[in-house]
Amino acid sequence: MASTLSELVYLSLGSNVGDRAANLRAAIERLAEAGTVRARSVFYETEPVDFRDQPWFLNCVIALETSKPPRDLLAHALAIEEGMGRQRTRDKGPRTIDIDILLFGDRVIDEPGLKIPHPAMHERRFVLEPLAEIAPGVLHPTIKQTARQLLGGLPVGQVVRILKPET
Ligand code: PH2
Ligand code: MG
Ligand code: MG
Repeated sequence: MASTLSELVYLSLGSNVGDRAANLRAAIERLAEAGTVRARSVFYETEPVDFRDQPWFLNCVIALETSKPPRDLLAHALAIEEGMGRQRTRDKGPRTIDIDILLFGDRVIDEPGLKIPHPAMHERRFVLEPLAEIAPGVLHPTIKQTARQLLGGLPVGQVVRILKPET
């Protein structure tokens, strides 16, 4: 088999249906099948954005070292979502688990169904708080700002608070 260099990928996870913490943990376990989890943020309780009339989310971000190509990792993430019974009842509505690829090394990909960096990551506190926790210096490859800088530039608004310290 041809060897592939591994890359560091940041993924955002969210859940607002059922046992949210258990859902995040189960999804992280399954993501670990695609590589090595190098970092994981604590869990944050977050106010819904975009579609606001739904329960609060738990969100976190992980760093995954993987030698899978982006399309394969996306397929793995979608398979986890489906395996965990995610129903796509409405766009941006309630879900047992949502797994989004935020950053894939410093790659920029703009294809149908696969946009990296995630097109909304730089404006979402529920993404930037956990990302800046585990990788404050990671650079957004097109905006050219670090996670910490992007977080510092957000308007006040969306409530994001640490659920509890995790070990
Ligand atoms: N995901 C969305 C829409 N709104 N709000 C919060 N707080 N957390 C999410 O993960 C989230 C959201 C679409 O994926
Ligand atoms: Mg999402
Ligand atoms: Mg998604």
